[in-house]
Amino acid sequence: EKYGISDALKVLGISAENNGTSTGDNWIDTGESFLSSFSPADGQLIAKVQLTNKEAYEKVIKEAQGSFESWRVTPAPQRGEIVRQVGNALREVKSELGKLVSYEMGKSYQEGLGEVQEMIDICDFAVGLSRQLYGLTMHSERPGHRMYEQWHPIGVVGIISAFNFPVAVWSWNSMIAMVCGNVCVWKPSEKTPLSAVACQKIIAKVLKENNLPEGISSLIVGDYKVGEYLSHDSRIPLVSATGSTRMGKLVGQAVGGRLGRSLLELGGNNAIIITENADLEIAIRGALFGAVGTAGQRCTTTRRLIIHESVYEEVKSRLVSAYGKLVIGNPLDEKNHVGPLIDTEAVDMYLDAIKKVTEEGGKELVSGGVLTGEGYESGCYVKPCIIEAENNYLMVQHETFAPILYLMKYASLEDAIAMQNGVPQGLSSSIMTLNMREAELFLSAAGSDCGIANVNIGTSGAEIGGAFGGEKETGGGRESGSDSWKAYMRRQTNTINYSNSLPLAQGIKFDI
Ligand code: UN1
Repeated sequence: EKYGISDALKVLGISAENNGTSTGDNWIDTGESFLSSFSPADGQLIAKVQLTNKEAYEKVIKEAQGSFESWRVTPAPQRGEIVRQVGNALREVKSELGKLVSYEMGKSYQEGLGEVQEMIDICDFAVGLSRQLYGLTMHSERPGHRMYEQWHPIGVVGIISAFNFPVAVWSWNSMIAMVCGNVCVWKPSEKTPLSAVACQKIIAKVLKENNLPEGISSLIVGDYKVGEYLSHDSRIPLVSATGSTRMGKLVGQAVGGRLGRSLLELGGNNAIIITENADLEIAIRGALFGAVGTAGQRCTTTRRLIIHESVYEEVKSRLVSAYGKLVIGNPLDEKNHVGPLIDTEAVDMYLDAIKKVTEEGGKELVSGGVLTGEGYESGCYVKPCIIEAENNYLMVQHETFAPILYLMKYASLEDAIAMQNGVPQGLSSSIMTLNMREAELFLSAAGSDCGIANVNIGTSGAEIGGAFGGEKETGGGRESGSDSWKAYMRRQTNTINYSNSLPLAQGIKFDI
Protein backbone atom coordinates (compact mmCIF):
# COMPACT_ATOMS: atom_id res chain seq x y z
CA GLU A 1 0.00 0.00 0.00
CA LYS A 2 2.98 2.21 0.54
CA TYR A 3 3.25 2.67 -3.21
CA GLY A 4 -0.42 3.40 -3.94
CA ILE A 5 -1.02 0.29 -5.99
CA SER A 6 -4.69 -0.10 -5.12
CA ASP A 7 -5.38 3.52 -6.04
CA ALA A 8 -3.66 2.99 -9.38
CA LEU A 9 -5.67 -0.19 -10.01
CA LYS A 10 -8.88 1.68 -9.21
CA VAL A 11 -8.07 4.48 -11.66
CA LEU A 12 -7.25 1.91 -14.35
CA GLY A 13 -10.49 -0.02 -13.72
CA ILE A 14 -8.82 -3.24 -12.61
CA SER A 15 -10.90 -5.37 -10.21
CA ALA A 16 -10.02 -8.52 -8.30
CA GLU A 17 -11.42 -10.56 -11.19
CA ASN A 18 -11.41 -9.23 -14.76
CA ASN A 19 -12.65 -10.42 -18.10
CA GLY A 20 -9.80 -10.93 -20.51
CA THR A 21 -11.69 -11.06 -23.77
CA SER A 22 -12.82 -7.79 -25.25
CA THR A 23 -13.83 -6.34 -28.59
CA GLY A 24 -13.80 -2.84 -27.15
CA ASP A 25 -16.61 -1.85 -24.86
CA ASN A 26 -17.88 -5.42 -24.89
CA TRP A 27 -16.14 -7.75 -22.44
CA ILE A 28 -17.04 -11.38 -23.04
CA ASP A 29 -17.54 -13.79 -20.16
CA THR A 30 -15.97 -16.95 -21.53
CA GLY A 31 -16.90 -19.13 -18.56
CA GLU A 32 -13.25 -20.21 -18.46
CA SER A 33 -10.94 -20.25 -15.48
CA PHE A 34 -8.87 -17.29 -14.38
CA LEU A 35 -5.19 -16.55 -14.78
CA SER A 36 -3.62 -15.14 -11.62
CA SER A 37 -1.18 -12.29 -11.98
CA PHE A 38 1.40 -12.16 -9.21
CA SER A 39 3.84 -9.32 -8.72
CA PRO A 40 7.48 -10.34 -8.87
CA ALA A 41 8.14 -7.31 -6.63
CA ASP A 42 6.50 -8.78 -3.54
CA GLY A 43 5.01 -12.10 -4.68
CA GLN A 44 1.47 -10.88 -3.99
CA LEU A 45 -1.53 -11.74 -6.11
CA ILE A 46 -2.50 -8.52 -7.90
CA ALA A 47 -5.70 -9.67 -9.60
CA LYS A 48 -7.09 -12.35 -11.92
CA VAL A 49 -7.97 -12.35 -15.59
CA GLN A 50 -10.32 -14.78 -17.32
CA LEU A 51 -8.90 -16.84 -20.15
CA THR A 52 -10.13 -16.69 -23.75
CA ASN A 53 -11.44 -19.87 -25.39
CA LYS A 54 -11.97 -20.80 -29.02
CA GLU A 55 -15.62 -19.81 -29.00
CA ALA A 56 -14.89 -16.34 -27.62
CA TYR A 57 -11.97 -16.02 -30.05
CA GLU A 58 -14.38 -16.66 -32.95
CA LYS A 59 -16.62 -13.85 -31.71
CA VAL A 60 -13.62 -11.54 -31.50
CA ILE A 61 -12.51 -12.29 -35.05
CA LYS A 62 -16.06 -11.84 -36.41
CA GLU A 63 -16.30 -8.41 -34.77
CA ALA A 64 -12.83 -7.51 -36.00
CA GLN A 65 -13.69 -8.47 -39.58
CA GLY A 66 -16.94 -6.52 -39.34
CA SER A 67 -15.35 -3.33 -38.06
CA PHE A 68 -12.59 -3.52 -40.66
CA GLU A 69 -15.23 -2.89 -43.36
CA SER A 70 -15.86 0.63 -42.08
CA TRP A 71 -12.48 1.40 -40.50
CA ARG A 72 -10.57 0.75 -43.73
CA VAL A 73 -12.58 3.44 -45.55
CA THR A 74 -12.41 5.97 -42.72
CA PRO A 75 -9.96 8.64 -43.96
CA ALA A 76 -6.52 8.03 -42.50
CA PRO A 77 -6.28 11.49 -40.85
CA GLN A 78 -9.58 10.73 -39.07
CA ARG A 79 -8.07 7.47 -37.87
CA GLY A 80 -5.13 9.55 -36.71
CA GLU A 81 -7.50 11.76 -34.73
CA ILE A 82 -8.62 8.68 -32.76
CA VAL A 83 -5.01 7.76 -32.06
CA ARG A 84 -4.38 11.35 -30.95
CA GLN A 85 -7.12 10.91 -28.37
CA VAL A 86 -5.59 7.61 -27.24
CA GLY A 87 -2.30 9.45 -26.67
CA ASN A 88 -4.10 12.04 -24.54
CA ALA A 89 -5.90 9.34 -22.57
CA LEU A 90 -2.51 7.76 -21.87
CA ARG A 91 -1.12 11.10 -20.70
CA GLU A 92 -3.91 11.28 -18.11
CA VAL A 93 -3.01 7.95 -16.52
CA LYS A 94 0.73 7.91 -17.15
CA SER A 95 1.69 7.53 -13.49
CA GLU A 96 -0.97 4.88 -12.74
CA LEU A 97 -0.20 2.78 -15.81
CA GLY A 98 3.55 3.20 -15.24
CA LYS A 99 3.03 1.97 -11.69
CA LEU A 100 1.01 -1.07 -12.76
CA VAL A 101 3.64 -1.97 -15.36
CA SER A 102 6.33 -1.62 -12.72
CA TYR A 103 4.42 -3.71 -10.18
CA GLU A 104 3.22 -6.43 -12.54
CA MET A 105 6.41 -6.77 -14.59
CA GLY A 106 9.06 -5.72 -12.05
CA LYS A 107 10.85 -2.95 -13.96
CA SER A 108 11.65 0.22 -12.04
CA TYR A 109 8.92 2.83 -11.73
CA GLN A 110 11.08 5.21 -13.81
CA GLU A 111 11.21 2.59 -16.56
CA GLY A 112 7.48 1.96 -16.20
CA LEU A 113 6.89 5.67 -16.79
CA GLY A 114 9.35 5.53 -19.68
CA GLU A 115 7.36 2.73 -21.23
CA VAL A 116 4.12 4.73 -21.08
CA GLN A 117 6.01 7.71 -22.51
CA GLU A 118 7.06 5.47 -25.39
CA MET A 119 3.35 4.75 -25.99
CA ILE A 120 2.50 8.44 -25.97
CA ASP A 121 5.36 9.13 -28.38
CA ILE A 122 4.22 6.44 -30.79
CA CYS A 123 0.70 7.87 -30.73
CA ASP A 124 2.09 11.28 -31.73
CA PHE A 125 4.21 9.64 -34.41
CA ALA A 126 1.22 7.70 -35.75
CA VAL A 127 -0.94 10.83 -35.85
CA GLY A 128 1.61 12.54 -38.10
CA LEU A 129 1.94 9.40 -40.14
CA SER A 130 -1.81 9.33 -40.75
CA ARG A 131 -1.25 12.15 -43.26
CA GLN A 132 1.92 10.67 -44.71
CA LEU A 133 1.12 7.15 -45.92
CA TYR A 134 2.82 8.03 -49.16
CA GLY A 135 3.12 5.95 -52.29
CA LEU A 136 5.27 6.73 -55.32
CA THR A 137 4.18 7.79 -58.79
CA MET A 138 5.96 6.29 -61.81
CA HIS A 139 6.29 7.31 -65.43
CA SER A 140 4.54 4.86 -67.70
CA GLU A 141 6.36 3.68 -70.83
CA ARG A 142 3.07 4.02 -72.72
CA PRO A 143 1.62 7.34 -73.97
CA GLY A 144 -1.54 8.51 -72.22
CA HIS A 145 -0.92 6.25 -69.25
CA ARG A 146 -0.28 7.02 -65.63
CA MET A 147 1.18 4.73 -62.97
CA TYR A 148 1.16 5.08 -59.27
CA GLU A 149 1.06 2.98 -56.15
CA GLN A 150 -1.23 3.05 -53.17
CA TRP A 151 -0.92 1.59 -49.72
CA HIS A 152 -4.10 -0.05 -48.51
CA PRO A 153 -4.98 -1.52 -45.12
CA ILE A 154 -4.30 -5.22 -44.86
CA GLY A 155 -7.03 -6.41 -42.46
CA VAL A 156 -7.04 -7.95 -39.01
CA VAL A 157 -3.58 -7.69 -37.44
CA GLY A 158 -2.66 -10.13 -34.67
CA ILE A 159 -0.26 -8.83 -32.03
CA ILE A 160 1.57 -11.19 -29.68
CA SER A 161 3.60 -9.28 -27.10
CA ALA A 162 6.11 -10.24 -24.42
CA PHE A 163 6.14 -9.61 -20.67
CA ASN A 164 9.17 -7.32 -20.68
CA PHE A 165 7.46 -4.44 -22.49
CA PRO A 166 3.90 -5.28 -21.54
CA VAL A 167 2.33 -2.14 -22.99
CA ALA A 168 4.75 -0.25 -25.28
CA VAL A 169 5.22 -2.98 -27.87
CA TRP A 170 1.45 -3.33 -28.26
CA SER A 171 1.22 0.41 -28.92
CA TRP A 172 4.08 0.36 -31.48
CA ASN A 173 2.08 -2.19 -33.42
CA SER A 174 -1.49 -1.19 -32.84
CA MET A 175 -1.24 2.60 -33.11
CA ILE A 176 0.54 2.33 -36.44
CA ALA A 177 -1.64 -0.54 -37.65
CA MET A 178 -4.70 1.52 -36.77
CA VAL A 179 -3.75 4.68 -38.65
CA CYS A 180 -2.99 2.36 -41.56
CA GLY A 181 -6.66 1.30 -41.44
CA ASN A 182 -6.29 -2.10 -39.82
CA VAL A 183 -8.04 -3.54 -36.82
CA CYS A 184 -6.03 -5.32 -34.13
CA VAL A 185 -6.35 -8.38 -31.93
CA TRP A 186 -3.86 -8.40 -29.08
CA LYS A 187 -2.62 -11.42 -27.16
CA PRO A 188 -0.38 -10.08 -24.37
CA SER A 189 2.03 -12.21 -22.38
CA GLU A 190 0.19 -14.37 -19.85
CA LYS A 191 2.71 -13.02 -17.33
CA THR A 192 1.43 -9.44 -17.62
CA PRO A 193 -2.29 -9.63 -18.46
CA LEU A 194 -3.41 -6.81 -16.15
CA SER A 195 -1.31 -4.19 -17.90
CA ALA A 196 -3.05 -5.32 -21.09
CA VAL A 197 -6.54 -5.16 -19.59
CA ALA A 198 -5.75 -1.61 -18.43
CA CYS A 199 -4.65 -0.57 -21.96
CA GLN A 200 -7.70 -2.19 -23.52
CA LYS A 201 -9.94 -0.17 -21.19
CA ILE A 202 -8.16 3.05 -22.14
CA ILE A 203 -8.50 2.51 -25.89
CA ALA A 204 -12.05 1.11 -25.62
CA LYS A 205 -13.22 4.30 -23.89
CA VAL A 206 -11.81 6.47 -26.67
CA LEU A 207 -13.38 4.30 -29.38
CA LYS A 208 -16.76 4.38 -27.63
CA GLU A 209 -16.66 8.14 -27.11
CA ASN A 210 -16.22 8.44 -30.86
CA ASN A 211 -19.14 6.09 -31.57
CA LEU A 212 -16.90 3.63 -33.34
CA PRO A 213 -17.93 -0.01 -33.71
CA GLU A 214 -16.74 -2.92 -31.61
CA GLY A 215 -13.81 -4.87 -33.00
CA ILE A 216 -11.31 -2.15 -33.92
CA SER A 217 -9.11 -3.06 -30.98
CA SER A 218 -9.59 -6.43 -29.28
CA LEU A 219 -7.96 -8.34 -26.46
CA ILE A 220 -7.57 -12.09 -25.96
CA VAL A 221 -5.78 -13.68 -23.03
CA GLY A 222 -4.07 -17.01 -22.63
CA ASP A 223 -0.89 -18.95 -23.16
CA TYR A 224 0.78 -20.03 -26.40
CA LYS A 225 -2.34 -21.98 -27.44
CA VAL A 226 -4.26 -18.73 -27.78
CA GLY A 227 -1.31 -17.36 -29.75
CA GLU A 228 -1.69 -20.36 -32.05
CA TYR A 229 -5.28 -19.34 -32.82
CA LEU A 230 -3.79 -16.23 -34.40
CA SER A 231 -0.82 -17.80 -36.15
CA HIS A 232 -2.91 -20.58 -37.75
CA ASP A 233 -5.84 -18.35 -38.72
CA SER A 234 -5.86 -17.40 -42.40
CA ARG A 235 -8.27 -14.57 -41.60
CA ILE A 236 -5.27 -12.83 -39.98
CA PRO A 237 -3.02 -11.63 -42.83
CA LEU A 238 -0.33 -10.30 -40.49
CA VAL A 239 0.89 -11.56 -37.13
CA SER A 240 3.39 -9.38 -35.31
CA ALA A 241 5.12 -11.32 -32.56
CA THR A 242 7.66 -10.27 -29.93
CA GLY A 243 9.36 -12.82 -27.71
CA SER A 244 11.85 -15.66 -27.75
CA THR A 245 13.44 -17.05 -30.90
CA ARG A 246 11.83 -20.39 -30.03
CA MET A 247 8.36 -18.84 -30.05
CA GLY A 248 9.14 -16.81 -33.16
CA LYS A 249 10.14 -19.87 -35.15
CA LEU A 250 6.82 -21.53 -34.30
CA VAL A 251 4.81 -18.43 -35.19
CA GLY A 252 6.86 -17.75 -38.33
CA GLN A 253 6.44 -21.32 -39.55
CA ALA A 254 2.72 -21.44 -38.84
CA VAL A 255 2.06 -18.08 -40.52
CA GLY A 256 4.46 -18.88 -43.36
CA GLY A 257 2.77 -22.23 -43.86
CA ARG A 258 -0.39 -20.40 -44.86
CA LEU A 259 1.64 -17.74 -46.71
CA GLY A 260 0.60 -15.03 -44.29
CA ARG A 261 2.96 -12.32 -43.18
CA SER A 262 4.76 -12.28 -39.90
CA LEU A 263 6.68 -9.48 -38.29
CA LEU A 264 9.10 -10.97 -35.77
CA GLU A 265 10.99 -9.24 -32.93
CA LEU A 266 12.91 -12.02 -31.26
CA GLY A 267 16.01 -12.54 -29.18
CA GLY A 268 19.04 -10.32 -29.03
CA ASN A 269 22.60 -10.98 -27.91
CA ASN A 270 23.78 -7.44 -27.94
CA ALA A 271 27.38 -6.37 -27.55
CA ILE A 272 29.23 -3.15 -26.92
CA ILE A 273 32.72 -2.85 -28.35
CA ILE A 274 34.87 -0.64 -26.13
CA THR A 275 37.92 0.47 -28.07
CA GLU A 276 41.16 2.00 -26.83
CA ASN A 277 39.75 5.33 -28.02
CA ALA A 278 36.59 5.20 -25.92
CA ASP A 279 35.46 7.83 -23.47
CA LEU A 280 35.49 5.37 -20.59
CA GLU A 281 33.12 7.35 -18.43
CA ILE A 282 30.45 7.11 -21.14
CA ALA A 283 31.38 3.51 -21.92
CA ILE A 284 30.95 2.38 -18.30
CA ARG A 285 27.66 4.19 -17.83
CA GLY A 286 26.29 2.91 -21.13
CA ALA A 287 27.33 -0.65 -20.36
CA LEU A 288 25.94 -0.50 -16.85
CA PHE A 289 22.43 0.63 -17.80
CA GLY A 290 22.47 -1.66 -20.82
CA ALA A 291 23.35 -4.70 -18.73
CA VAL A 292 21.38 -4.23 -15.51
CA GLY A 293 18.48 -1.98 -16.59
CA THR A 294 15.16 -3.86 -16.54
CA ALA A 295 17.19 -6.53 -14.69
CA GLY A 296 18.64 -7.63 -18.03
CA GLN A 297 15.21 -8.43 -19.47
CA ARG A 298 15.17 -6.20 -22.54
CA CYS A 299 15.69 -7.75 -25.91
CA THR A 300 18.20 -4.91 -26.32
CA THR A 301 20.02 -5.63 -23.03
CA THR A 302 23.81 -5.50 -23.24
CA ARG A 303 24.93 -9.10 -22.81
CA ARG A 304 28.53 -8.90 -24.05
CA LEU A 305 31.34 -6.36 -23.68
CA ILE A 306 34.13 -6.73 -26.22
CA ILE A 307 36.97 -4.68 -24.80
CA HIS A 308 40.31 -3.68 -26.30
CA GLU A 309 43.14 -5.38 -24.40
CA SER A 310 44.79 -2.04 -23.56
CA VAL A 311 41.78 -0.81 -21.56
CA TYR A 312 40.47 -4.21 -20.46
CA GLU A 313 41.75 -4.12 -16.87
CA GLU A 314 40.56 -0.58 -16.29
CA VAL A 315 37.07 -1.22 -17.70
CA LYS A 316 36.86 -4.40 -15.68
CA SER A 317 37.77 -2.81 -12.37
CA ARG A 318 35.55 0.24 -12.90
CA LEU A 319 32.61 -2.00 -13.78
CA VAL A 320 33.17 -4.27 -10.82
CA SER A 321 33.17 -1.25 -8.53
CA ALA A 322 30.02 0.18 -10.19
CA TYR A 323 28.25 -3.18 -9.71
CA GLY A 324 29.17 -2.96 -6.04
CA LYS A 325 27.08 0.21 -5.76
CA LEU A 326 23.91 -1.23 -7.30
CA VAL A 327 20.93 -1.27 -4.97
CA ILE A 328 18.57 -4.16 -5.63
CA GLY A 329 15.01 -4.12 -4.39
CA ASN A 330 11.38 -3.21 -4.89
CA PRO A 331 11.09 -1.52 -8.30
CA LEU A 332 8.55 0.96 -6.95
CA ASP A 333 11.08 2.32 -4.49
CA GLU A 334 12.98 4.91 -6.49
CA LYS A 335 16.21 4.46 -4.59
CA ASN A 336 16.63 0.96 -6.06
CA HIS A 337 18.45 0.48 -9.37
CA VAL A 338 17.53 -3.13 -10.10
CA GLY A 339 14.21 -4.90 -9.60
CA PRO A 340 13.27 -8.56 -9.75
CA LEU A 341 13.15 -11.02 -12.63
CA ILE A 342 9.67 -11.79 -13.92
CA ASP A 343 9.23 -15.10 -12.03
CA THR A 344 11.08 -17.93 -10.33
CA GLU A 345 11.30 -19.84 -13.59
CA ALA A 346 13.41 -16.96 -14.93
CA VAL A 347 15.52 -17.17 -11.78
CA ASP A 348 16.15 -20.86 -12.48
CA MET A 349 17.25 -20.08 -16.03
CA TYR A 350 19.59 -17.38 -14.72
CA LEU A 351 21.16 -19.81 -12.22
CA ASP A 352 21.42 -22.50 -14.84
CA ALA A 353 23.20 -20.15 -17.26
CA ILE A 354 25.74 -19.13 -14.63
CA LYS A 355 26.37 -22.76 -13.72
CA LYS A 356 26.81 -23.80 -17.34
CA VAL A 357 29.04 -20.91 -18.34
CA THR A 358 31.36 -21.44 -15.37
CA GLU A 359 31.53 -25.13 -16.27
CA GLU A 360 32.59 -24.06 -19.74
CA GLY A 361 35.42 -22.01 -18.24
CA GLY A 362 33.76 -18.68 -17.48
CA LYS A 363 35.19 -16.81 -14.51
CA GLU A 364 32.86 -14.89 -12.19
CA LEU A 365 34.16 -11.36 -11.61
CA VAL A 366 31.01 -10.30 -9.81
CA SER A 367 29.16 -13.32 -8.50
CA GLY A 368 25.52 -13.95 -9.11
CA GLY A 369 23.00 -15.45 -6.74
CA VAL A 370 19.45 -15.19 -5.51
CA LEU A 371 18.68 -12.66 -2.79
CA THR A 372 16.79 -13.74 0.31
CA GLY A 373 15.48 -12.04 3.41
CA GLU A 374 13.36 -8.97 3.99
CA GLY A 375 12.05 -7.38 0.82
CA TYR A 376 13.09 -10.35 -1.31
CA GLU A 377 10.24 -12.71 -0.31
CA SER A 378 9.06 -13.17 -3.92
CA GLY A 379 12.22 -15.15 -4.65
CA CYS A 380 12.66 -13.23 -7.92
CA TYR A 381 15.53 -10.90 -6.97
CA VAL A 382 18.94 -11.82 -8.32
CA LYS A 383 22.38 -10.22 -8.26
CA PRO A 384 23.56 -8.77 -11.56
CA CYS A 385 26.77 -10.57 -12.33
CA ILE A 386 29.84 -10.21 -14.55
CA ILE A 387 31.56 -13.20 -16.06
CA GLU A 388 34.79 -13.29 -18.05
CA ALA A 389 34.07 -15.63 -20.95
CA GLU A 390 34.87 -16.61 -24.52
CA ASN A 391 32.52 -15.68 -27.33
CA ASN A 392 32.17 -19.26 -28.52
CA TYR A 393 30.87 -20.65 -25.20
CA LEU A 394 27.44 -22.19 -25.65
CA MET A 395 25.90 -19.96 -23.01
CA VAL A 396 27.46 -16.82 -24.48
CA GLN A 397 25.89 -17.69 -27.82
CA HIS A 398 22.51 -17.99 -26.12
CA GLU A 399 20.20 -15.21 -24.89
CA THR A 400 19.54 -15.61 -21.16
CA PHE A 401 16.91 -13.09 -20.09
CA ALA A 402 18.72 -11.99 -16.91
CA PRO A 403 21.46 -9.58 -15.79
CA ILE A 404 24.50 -11.64 -16.77
CA LEU A 405 27.23 -9.68 -18.52
CA TYR A 406 30.03 -11.45 -20.38
CA LEU A 407 33.40 -9.73 -20.73
CA MET A 408 35.89 -10.56 -23.46
CA LYS A 409 39.10 -9.10 -24.85
CA TYR A 410 40.18 -8.19 -28.37
CA ALA A 411 43.33 -7.00 -30.13
CA SER A 412 42.16 -5.77 -33.56
CA LEU A 413 38.88 -4.05 -34.39
CA GLU A 414 38.24 -6.52 -37.22
CA ASP A 415 38.34 -9.31 -34.63
CA ALA A 416 36.06 -7.36 -32.32
CA ILE A 417 33.51 -6.88 -35.11
CA ALA A 418 33.74 -10.57 -36.00
CA MET A 419 33.04 -11.44 -32.36
CA GLN A 420 30.19 -8.97 -32.18
CA ASN A 421 28.65 -10.56 -35.27
CA GLY A 422 29.59 -14.08 -34.25
CA VAL A 423 26.31 -15.00 -32.55
CA PRO A 424 23.02 -16.28 -34.00
CA GLN A 425 21.12 -13.08 -33.06
CA GLY A 426 21.34 -9.65 -34.69
CA LEU A 427 19.33 -7.04 -32.83
CA SER A 428 21.41 -4.25 -31.29
CA SER A 429 25.07 -3.28 -31.08
CA SER A 430 27.28 -0.37 -30.08
CA ILE A 431 30.80 0.88 -30.34
CA MET A 432 32.37 3.20 -27.80
CA THR A 433 35.04 5.26 -29.54
CA LEU A 434 36.02 8.84 -30.27
CA ASN A 435 37.92 7.69 -33.36
CA MET A 436 36.09 8.40 -36.59
CA ARG A 437 37.69 5.55 -38.53
CA GLU A 438 36.66 3.00 -35.93
CA ALA A 439 33.11 4.32 -35.71
CA GLU A 440 32.62 4.42 -39.47
CA LEU A 441 34.07 0.94 -39.99
CA PHE A 442 31.65 -0.38 -37.36
CA LEU A 443 28.71 1.25 -39.18
CA SER A 444 29.84 0.19 -42.64
CA ALA A 445 28.75 -2.84 -44.68
CA ALA A 446 31.75 -4.65 -43.19
CA GLY A 447 30.72 -3.66 -39.68
CA SER A 448 27.89 -4.62 -37.35
CA ASP A 449 25.33 -7.01 -38.83
CA CYS A 450 22.58 -5.87 -36.45
CA GLY A 451 19.36 -3.98 -37.08
CA ILE A 452 20.54 -1.35 -34.61
CA ALA A 453 24.13 -0.05 -34.46
CA ASN A 454 25.02 2.82 -32.14
CA VAL A 455 28.07 4.96 -31.43
CA ASN A 456 28.77 6.14 -27.89
CA ILE A 457 25.44 5.06 -26.48
CA GLY A 458 24.43 1.66 -25.14
CA THR A 459 22.52 -1.07 -26.92
CA SER A 460 19.15 -0.49 -25.25
CA GLY A 461 16.76 2.41 -25.03
CA ALA A 462 16.02 2.97 -28.71
CA GLU A 463 13.83 5.94 -29.60
CA ILE A 464 10.50 5.25 -31.32
CA GLY A 465 11.36 7.33 -34.39
CA GLY A 466 13.72 4.74 -35.83
CA ALA A 467 12.78 1.35 -37.24
CA PHE A 468 13.21 -1.20 -34.45
CA GLY A 469 14.23 -4.80 -35.06
CA GLY A 470 17.07 -7.04 -36.11
CA GLU A 471 18.51 -9.66 -38.38
CA LYS A 472 19.25 -13.40 -38.23
CA GLU A 473 17.49 -15.12 -35.32
CA THR A 474 16.07 -11.79 -34.22
CA GLY A 475 13.55 -12.39 -37.00
CA GLY A 476 14.05 -9.59 -39.52
CA GLY A 477 10.97 -7.52 -38.61
CA ARG A 478 10.94 -3.75 -38.18
CA GLU A 479 8.46 -1.96 -35.97
CA SER A 480 7.86 1.53 -34.67
CA GLY A 481 9.39 4.45 -36.60
CA SER A 482 10.82 5.25 -40.04
CA ASP A 483 8.79 3.46 -42.74
CA SER A 484 7.92 0.43 -40.60
CA TRP A 485 4.26 1.28 -41.28
CA LYS A 486 4.63 -0.38 -44.68
CA ALA A 487 4.63 -3.80 -42.98
CA TYR A 488 1.04 -3.14 -41.91
CA MET A 489 -0.25 -2.32 -45.39
CA ARG A 490 -0.59 -3.92 -48.77
CA ARG A 491 0.88 -2.17 -51.79
CA GLN A 492 -1.14 -1.83 -54.93
CA THR A 493 0.29 -0.72 -58.25
CA ASN A 494 -2.21 1.09 -60.47
CA THR A 495 -1.89 1.78 -64.20
CA ILE A 496 -4.48 4.07 -65.75
CA ASN A 497 -4.97 4.47 -69.48
CA TYR A 498 -6.48 7.84 -70.47
CA SER A 499 -5.61 7.53 -74.18
CA ASN A 500 -7.84 6.49 -77.07
CA SER A 501 -5.92 3.31 -77.80
CA LEU A 502 -4.66 0.23 -76.02
CA PRO A 503 -0.88 -0.04 -76.45
CA LEU A 504 0.60 -3.11 -74.77
CA ALA A 505 3.60 -2.91 -72.49
CA GLN A 506 6.98 -4.00 -73.87
CA GLY A 507 5.69 -2.92 -77.33
CA ILE A 508 3.97 -6.26 -77.94
CA LYS A 509 1.80 -6.33 -81.08
CA PHE A 510 -1.51 -8.16 -80.84
CA ASP A 511 -3.83 -7.09 -83.68
CA ILE A 512 -6.95 -8.81 -84.97
C1 UN1 B 1 12.11 -5.06 -26.10
O1 UN1 B 1 12.94 -5.33 -25.22
O2 UN1 B 1 11.30 -5.93 -26.51
O3 UN1 B 1 15.21 -0.13 -27.16
C2 UN1 B 1 11.92 -3.71 -26.66
C3 UN1 B 1 14.74 -0.46 -26.08
C4 UN1 B 1 13.26 -0.23 -25.87
C5 UN1 B 1 12.46 -1.32 -26.47
C6 UN1 B 1 12.90 -2.70 -26.14
N1 UN1 B 1 12.89 1.02 -26.48
O4 UN1 B 1 15.40 -0.96 -25.18
